[in-house]
Amino acid sequence: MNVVPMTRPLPNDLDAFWMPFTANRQFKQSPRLLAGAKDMHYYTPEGRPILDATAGLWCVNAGHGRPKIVEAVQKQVAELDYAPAFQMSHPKAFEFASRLVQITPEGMDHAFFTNSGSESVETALKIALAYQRVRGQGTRTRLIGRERGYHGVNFGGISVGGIVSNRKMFGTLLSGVDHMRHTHDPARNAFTRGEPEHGIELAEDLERIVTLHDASTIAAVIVEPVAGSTGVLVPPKGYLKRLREICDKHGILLIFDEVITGFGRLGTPFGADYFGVTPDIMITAKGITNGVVPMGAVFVKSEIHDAFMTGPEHLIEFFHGYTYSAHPLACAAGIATLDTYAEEGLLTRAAELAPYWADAIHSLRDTKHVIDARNIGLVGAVELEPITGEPTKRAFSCFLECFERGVLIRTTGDIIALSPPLIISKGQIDEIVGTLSDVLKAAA
Ligand code: PXG
Repeated sequence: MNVVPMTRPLPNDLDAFWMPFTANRQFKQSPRLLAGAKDMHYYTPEGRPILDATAGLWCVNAGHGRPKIVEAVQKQVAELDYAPAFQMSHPKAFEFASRLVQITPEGMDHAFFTNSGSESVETALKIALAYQRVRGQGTRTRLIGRERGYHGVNFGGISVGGIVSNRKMFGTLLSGVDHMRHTHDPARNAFTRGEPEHGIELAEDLERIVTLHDASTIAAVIVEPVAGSTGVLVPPKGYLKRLREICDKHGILLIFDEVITGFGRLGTPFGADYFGVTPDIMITAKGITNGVVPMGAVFVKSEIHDAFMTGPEHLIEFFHGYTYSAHPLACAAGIATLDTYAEEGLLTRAAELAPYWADAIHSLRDTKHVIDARNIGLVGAVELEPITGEPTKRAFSCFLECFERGVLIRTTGDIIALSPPLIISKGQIDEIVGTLSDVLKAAA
C-alpha cells in the first residue's frame, strides 16, 4: 500500500518559522522534512522512507498512522470538537482517566490532564507544594531535582532540571531549589548492560541536602527514573529504592517524571513497575496518545487527591488547569492508543525484545569513536569521543549521515540516543545498528 503521495509541495520560504531546539540556520540551508508516516517509517516529501529509530521524539510508541487511533480522532473531531474544561467536561475525559488508572502503579488512581510533558511537570510541582500546605506542612516549600535532569522547558521544570544550556539564559529561576548529583559514572560503569553496578551511594546525596536544609523545608524530589534527554542515564542498581526510603523517612514526596519511561518504553507499563518503586506523583505525556494529539497527565495517590477534597463543596479545590486539559481529541486518541497497546501487548513488548536490543547496541562497543554504550528496555545510547575543541559535532554529523542513509536517530551532545517504536522487528533493529555502525566507521 502506498500510503504517502510521492510528491508534495515543498514550502518555498523557511524563514518565518523559528524552530524549537534546532540549529535554525543549518536546517534552513539543508532542510530535513517529513511529509508522511506509516508504522516504522517516515517518508520525505520525495517519498524516501526513513526508518524511525526515535519513535518521533520518544512518543510514537505504537508506530505511525495506526488505524484505530486515526479513526478515533477523525470521528471525535466531527462529534465533539471542544468542551469547556472548567466546571464542565465530556464523557471521554472520565472514560480515559478511568482506563489510565487501571494500568498505572497500584494506588496512583487519579489523573490530572495537561497538554505536554512540560505542563505535567509544572502541574506536579504545584500539586506537591499545595499538598504539603493543605496537610499542614506549609514550611515544605523546597523542590529538589538532579543534575542533568530534564523536566521540560517551563520555569519550574528548568529550575529543578539540571541541563546547563536549558537554564543559563533564563535568569535566576525558581528560588529554593537544590540538586542531587547525577548518576553518570563511565569510569566505573562504561558498557553496562541494563542497570549499572556502581552508584547506589549517590542516593545519599538526598540525605546531604536534607541535612543542609532540614526536611521540614523540603516538599518534593523529582527525578526521571531513567534520565532520557541528557543522554540515557540508567540508574544504578538499588538507587531509586534508596531514594524512596529516604523520602519516606523525611516526609518528602517522590515525583517520577515518566514522560519518556511511561507507556511501555522499558518493557513494563511504567518505569515505576520496572524498578519496583512507586512514587507519590507520576508525570506522563508523549506515549499517552502515541504522540498523535498533544497531551499529558499527572497521576497522584489517593491520599494526595483526597487531601484537597475538603471545605465547602461549591468551591474549587485546586486553582490550576488548562483550557485544553482533557481535550476531546486527545482523549479519543488516548483511548484508542490504550486499545492498540493492549491488543498488541505493546506495554510489555520491549521486555521480549530487550535482550536482542542489548546485543545489538553493545555490538557497537569496538566501533570507531565509541566510548560507551548503554541500554534498558527499548532505549539505547552510544556515546562518542568528542572531536577535540568541537563538542557535539561528531554526533551531529552522524545524525545527518544516518538520515541520508534512511535512518532517523537522535543526538544530544556527543551521545546518540535510540528509542524506536515498540512495534519494531528484529530485522529493523539490525538495520538501525548496521547503518549506525557503517556511519561511525566512515565518520571523521
Ligand atoms: N520530562 C521529560 C522526562 C522529558 O523527556 C519533558 C518532560 C517535556 O515534555 P514536552 O512534551 O513539554 O516536550 C520531556 C521531553 C530528546 C527529547 O530527544 C526529549 C524530550 C523532548 C524532545 C526531545 O531527548 N523530552
